[in-house]
Amino acid sequence: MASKKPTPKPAKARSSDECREAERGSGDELHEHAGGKHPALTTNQGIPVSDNQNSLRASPRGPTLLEDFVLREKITHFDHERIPERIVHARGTAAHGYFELTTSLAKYTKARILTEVGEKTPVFTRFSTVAGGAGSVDTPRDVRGFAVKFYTKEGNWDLVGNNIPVFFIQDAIKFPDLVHSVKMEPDRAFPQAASAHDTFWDFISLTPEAMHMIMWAMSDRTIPRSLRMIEGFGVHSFRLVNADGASTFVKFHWRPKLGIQSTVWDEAVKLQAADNDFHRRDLFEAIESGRYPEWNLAVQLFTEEDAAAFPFDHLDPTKLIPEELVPLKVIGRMVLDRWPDNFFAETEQVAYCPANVPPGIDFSNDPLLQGRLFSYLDTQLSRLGSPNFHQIPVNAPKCPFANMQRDGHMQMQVPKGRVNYEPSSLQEDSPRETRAGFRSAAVTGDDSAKGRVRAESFADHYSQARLFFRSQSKPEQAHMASALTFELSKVATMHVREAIVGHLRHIDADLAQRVANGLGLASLPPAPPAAVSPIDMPPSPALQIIGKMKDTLEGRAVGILVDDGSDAATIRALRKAALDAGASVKLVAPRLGIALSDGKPMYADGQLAGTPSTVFDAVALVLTEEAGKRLARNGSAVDFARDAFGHLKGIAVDGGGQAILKAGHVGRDAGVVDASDVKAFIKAAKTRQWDREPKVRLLA
Ligand code: HDE
Repeated sequence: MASKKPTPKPAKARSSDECREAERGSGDELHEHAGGKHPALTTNQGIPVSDNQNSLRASPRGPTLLEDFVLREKITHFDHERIPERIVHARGTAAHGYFELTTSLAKYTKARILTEVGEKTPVFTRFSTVAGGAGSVDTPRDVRGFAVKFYTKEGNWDLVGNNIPVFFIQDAIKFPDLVHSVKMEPDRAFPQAASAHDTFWDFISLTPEAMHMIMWAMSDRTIPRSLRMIEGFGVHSFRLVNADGASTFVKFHWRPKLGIQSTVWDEAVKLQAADNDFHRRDLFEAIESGRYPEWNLAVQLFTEEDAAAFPFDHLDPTKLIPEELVPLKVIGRMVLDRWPDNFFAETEQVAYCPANVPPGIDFSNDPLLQGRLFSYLDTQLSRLGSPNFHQIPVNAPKCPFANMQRDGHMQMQVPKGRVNYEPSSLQEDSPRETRAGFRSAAVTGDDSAKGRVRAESFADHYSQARLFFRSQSKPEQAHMASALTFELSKVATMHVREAIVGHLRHIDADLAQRVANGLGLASLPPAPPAAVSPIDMPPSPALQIIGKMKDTLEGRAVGILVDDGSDAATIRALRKAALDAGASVKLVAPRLGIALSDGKPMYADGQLAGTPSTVFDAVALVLTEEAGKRLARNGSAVDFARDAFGHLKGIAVDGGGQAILKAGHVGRDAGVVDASDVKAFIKAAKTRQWDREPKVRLLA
């Protein structure tokens, strides 16, 4: 909150108490240290502070004294407030919640979190973009991190996944290069949070194993509508290990209860301008209003023998296992129901690590996973600055934990006794090994020679890229072709553009041609040699978004553009129907203070210039004829209608609203309905109008 400015140049010296009187105004907010309404403000040493507004000066207009420990401590702490941001996934948003197991996997694992049906395990879940810095925007085209820390009774389990089930590279040793290439270019320091630049596509063009992930990255998966509407994937195969020591492979999937939903590219671009914090705010508002986001946790379980029959190697993280091959089994649900109290203490300081697994969950030999097992703890040592970061409340297990690790920067624990080693005989209550402890799965290795080699079974880089592209609906394919065209159009180096189109020829000839046309290439560049000719796998409709979207308004937002005199009854009816369908509703007006037709003065929820239709899933324009005429000359109102139409949203209009559509050259179609027909509006609002797209957008 802004405080009053200190009185300038007092003519004579005043005591700090006198100055405080001046600061305080009426004196109403004065609270005594002991027994007052508020706790006393103190230094970090607990010394009560009497004046937090003025530093100690040699004279009223004289220099500040070094002696002022209150000032020095405050400024010193402030100077050190920032810590290094995450090298990737710096921009994140998190929430607390719980995981509830609904189906036991006792046959497969001894991990209690996966066997105790009905148990609620606390979780802390952080979503992130990958490439941008901590202060970058929420809605670039980017992969989303989906990291869950389960505070289980047997220690923390971190499932550190993404919203895409595969990855760009097959070996951890390539990760620093991948990340360097996608981050802003080092000589010019741009672009921020974007893959549409030369270095990224240069690296990709020379890394054919990335092509499957590229198909996902260029799909609408990377421009999600809401973090509440993304899927999550553990990506790698993990192992479940049961009480007999037998192990089964597992892939983890999160499925959002609200259904998966994305934006269209133009919408994502405009959202960046409308609200840098769109996803963060959306998650915050949902949780604060009690509409708790929820996901199902599902698993794909398969044996070594099953895996041997797959037409790909499941240890290769550029491959997924189609649901049609190994069906998903839902085993529980996660609900996020509590916003963190403090962003830094929790969201920023949380440290996830894929190596954190309880007994009963184990790793596979996926070479990317193997590298990750090292990287996270390592980076966190420098990011959080001490090997004791596990003691920070958000990172500390909620079960007892004890060992002989001691000391180090920022040690918070005060261990008692003489014994800080193991084995020992001097102290009965010192921690010992336990039979229930973590045991690695007994896996027999093959006996081939050690070497820096890539398994031959990892050599097929195009079949699943083809599977993904060919499994998409027509509009989604068009979006991918357009996204590739857009990204490559930002690449100035001709041979890089051409090399990518060459790769696309292995995936789908039509896709390659469309992108080549979009880029104005005179002819199709040659396809690079492929180590393995791609095969055609049966299409997997589960890989679509459009085919999987839920016909629902639940968790969505409806915006109603109103002005003085707008028909109160129509607005009431639209609002009620939208609320009943599970949406939130906001009234948007050119001025916040207005009066509807019932004459009652009211405040709109959003001012038109700052509340464009991009932040809604469907809109209504309810305006008097007179207001319609006036607003038809207002760019923000016309954009409100035109963008809603262009972003394929359902629109309801009355007579005044119609004037705005006309001004925006917006025609009528099945998704544009009369504001009086509430039922038709709800139907149109529940889905995007895909049939409209070819009429409003030239896609590649
Ligand atoms: Fe990460 N990754 N990663 N990653 N990753 C990090 O750890 C790394 C990979 C993922 O909200 C870092 O604490 C390597 C795949 C998420 O705090 C770092 C490799 C997947 C988050 C790191 C990968 C992920 C990270 C940076 C290739 C999906 C954010 C800060 C071998 C399965 C977690 C940090 C959060 C963060 C390393 C690849 C997911 C540098 C070496 C594949 C969601 O340790």
